[in-house]
Amino acid sequence: MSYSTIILTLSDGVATITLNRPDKLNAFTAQMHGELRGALASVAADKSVRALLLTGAGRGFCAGQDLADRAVSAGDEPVDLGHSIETNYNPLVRTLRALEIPVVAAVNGVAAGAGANLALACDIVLAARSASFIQAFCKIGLIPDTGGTWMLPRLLGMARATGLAMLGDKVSADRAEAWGMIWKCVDDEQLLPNATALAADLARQPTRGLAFIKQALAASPSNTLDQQLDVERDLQRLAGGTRDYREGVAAFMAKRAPSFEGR
Ligand code: T3D
Repeated sequence: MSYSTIILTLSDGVATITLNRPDKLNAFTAQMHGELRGALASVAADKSVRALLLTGAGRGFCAGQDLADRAVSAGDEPVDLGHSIETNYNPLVRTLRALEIPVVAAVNGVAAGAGANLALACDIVLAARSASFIQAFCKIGLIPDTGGTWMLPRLLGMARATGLAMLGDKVSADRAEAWGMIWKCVDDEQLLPNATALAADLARQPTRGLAFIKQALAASPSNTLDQQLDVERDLQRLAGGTRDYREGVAAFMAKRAPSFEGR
């Protein structure tokens, strides 16, 4: 399949999706949503893909919804944003969270609105030092979407989540790391090399085990300790049945490097 608003490449078990509307800081149009959905479906179906890297072309990561598609004149019917969220943004977050491979975001520049929360929906977020995160929604009368109202309080606590959501302040990559909003901030020229190496390393790890970790952590916020202990028991049972677990133990006992197949 060919795409014009994103680029999909595959190498060494890593699929890389680059949002590719650099002149508009990779803002989302309906076409880009459709192409991203298609690319994610092909990534999910390809068993040779064991990690996904998401980044942006040009100087931005993603500026959220393309507001040129939302400009209305007086007298026009308002766009049903609930429909847009239901059709595009919610399935995107659900798909990323359900992918049974690790998802790395390489935030190369500004991530605003849904673009910021798209990054936060990834499993591991690396950001260039010059990148920034902006909950821009309040500036145009909207609320953080794309999982923002769920993610921000969990990552930052209610005080910072409320401040960012209501004030729309720009958070530098350095501060995002210091606040625990992202995994790491790196020098600009190191972003892609580091993110590519990280994704390649993840693609060589026990993929099923990583998927179970993702599942267990996702279940945690709404569970009691008791419920979560049950989740751990059930997922550990599944992890213990994988070939990679057997290989991990065998390699440890033989004092050699393991060779995981992702099964
Ligand atoms: O509608 C629904 O379906 C509901 C869902 C909504 C989800 C959302 O994401 S709502 C929030 C939408 N996003 C924003 O409000 C962010 C808008 N952009 C900005 O505030 C700024 O552009 C940035 C802070 C991100 C970056 O500022 P700066 O000064 O570095 O760049 P710039 O000059 O503003 O932007 C560069 C170009 O990108 C410019 O185009 P031009 O004039 O050179 O042709 C600008 O218009 C364009 N651009 C940036 N963001 C958007 C955009 N064009 C359309 N939509 C954008 N969101």
